[in-house]
Amino acid sequence: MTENLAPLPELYVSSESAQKLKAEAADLVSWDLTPRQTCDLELLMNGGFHPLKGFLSEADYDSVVESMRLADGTLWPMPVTLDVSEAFAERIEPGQDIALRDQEGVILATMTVTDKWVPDKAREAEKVFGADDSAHPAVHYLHTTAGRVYLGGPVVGIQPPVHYDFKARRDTPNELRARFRKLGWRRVVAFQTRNPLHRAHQELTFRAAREAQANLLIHPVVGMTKPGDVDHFTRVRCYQAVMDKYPAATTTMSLLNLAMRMAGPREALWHGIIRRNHGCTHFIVGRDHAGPGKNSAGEDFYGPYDAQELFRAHQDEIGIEMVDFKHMVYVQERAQYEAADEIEEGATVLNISGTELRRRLREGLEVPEWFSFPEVVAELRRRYPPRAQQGFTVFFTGLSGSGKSTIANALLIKLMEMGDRPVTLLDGDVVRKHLSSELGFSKEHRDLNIQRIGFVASEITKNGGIAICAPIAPYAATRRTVREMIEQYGAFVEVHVATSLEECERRDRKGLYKMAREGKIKEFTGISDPYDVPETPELRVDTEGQDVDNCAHQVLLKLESMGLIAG
Ligand code: PPS
Repeated sequence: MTENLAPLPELYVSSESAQKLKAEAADLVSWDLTPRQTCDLELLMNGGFHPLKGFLSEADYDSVVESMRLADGTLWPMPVTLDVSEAFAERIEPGQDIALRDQEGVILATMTVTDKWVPDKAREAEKVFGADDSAHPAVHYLHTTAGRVYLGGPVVGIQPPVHYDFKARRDTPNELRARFRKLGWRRVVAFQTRNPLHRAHQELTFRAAREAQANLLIHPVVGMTKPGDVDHFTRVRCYQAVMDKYPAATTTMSLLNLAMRMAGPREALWHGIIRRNHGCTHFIVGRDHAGPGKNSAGEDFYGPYDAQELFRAHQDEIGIEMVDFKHMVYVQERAQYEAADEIEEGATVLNISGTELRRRLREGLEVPEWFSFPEVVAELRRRYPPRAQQGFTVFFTGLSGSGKSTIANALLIKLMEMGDRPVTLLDGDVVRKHLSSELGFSKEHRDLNIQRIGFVASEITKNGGIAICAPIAPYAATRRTVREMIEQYGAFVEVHVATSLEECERRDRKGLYKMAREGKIKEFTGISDPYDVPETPELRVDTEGQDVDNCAHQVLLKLESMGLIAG
């Protein structure tokens, strides 16, 4: 048997031992894995991260950060660490066994903690990701999401995380090795992707396989990719459509539950090791492989061919050969894709960027057949219908008594009159009665209140409806969080109802300002609690000297100009 197809060691115990271990583990201190850690654990247990035997120890971590190698010298470019909260770490002593549970509480593994330390995250960011710059998604994650303390130690696998989606398309390294053995595939070139495949990708992967005289594995990442990417459900449906475009029996597809870090060159090496573990002999590395986008100065984090260079220098050691990505472009006169460096002078090269594709989908415009396959475009259109068919949220914010509810109610009626999408009004007072009845007006409680409104609005938006929210929402940071929650699914239209404090107090429709001035109501917005004026709302309406109908109409005009409602 060729070496790349021999069975690979896994970290699972036998099924009888697993039952016993699971029962014993019920008494252990438990750590609830984050989504990223669940992805990492799955690849640790099934051999995807071979030769790792658990989450990195401190010595291995230091060595990986500094020199891309484990303490024993083995090439390993990416820290795979179990980050936990300080509160949890205080309960753990080295030598202790802990249970690792998924988000539903199912025990997936136990870990013997050998190391516990507080990492220097700035150093990790500099060395691993190239800069301590929060514009890098993994650096942002490191500083805002990852716990302060790292635990290291070997893992004993009990069961893999459960997946309900695309089960038949998910394979462990050993399952893929077995499939290649069965098919008689000796040379396999892997293509890593986190994007839908269009014609150019199909061309380049097909050529790469032909050049390497190998079969082709389309190996998309479905764990965690770059924030803002097309969701994996849509992508997998797109991949399935493209699979029919390859010559029969040359190509297969399998889904990889990896949590990407977008670490460019280091990530390329990591991807190569993971593909070697999955039985591949060749790996396609493209321009700007696993690139994180621009840094906070607007420049690329890594050079476009850094990943290829680093890979070339380590491919023998990894045991997988790089196939460099030819940049394929469409040549109009010849009606076909050609490598950019082989094009005749004067030829007309056509291209559609990712941004342009998104614009065309958003506006319901044509996507030409030379660019993508009709089946892929149809899937993308289903996921990204034109804006006038998507859900959205109108988020009014302003002082108490500014007129938010009145304008929101008028808008509700106007949108219901149009009748093209279901509309829900989440008014401040109404929400406080039904959703947040136990909350007061401390900063913590206001944040919770707004996050609840944001959650409901994001669900409505996701499902194609219109949510109108009208709380005070005094804190800019919380409003930003809600914006991020909603913009995953549709537009967020912030409307500042900019009635001045003097005017609100003069109107004092509920008599609350008087009571606040007398100190009978504490923490009253504008009087004894702050209101952060929105700096760049989509719309600011001034209620002084304008009637409600007119204010609501301004909002409608804004929605129309954003393409959210038909004119
Ligand atoms: S927040 O800050 O967004 O959570 O507030 P919200 O849920 O919109 O609730 C505001 C309404 O509660 C009444 N109220 C107060 N407002 C501000 N500060 C204090 N301390 C307070 N206590 C009660 C007030 O009637 C607000 O209603 P509106 O419709 O905004 O006037």
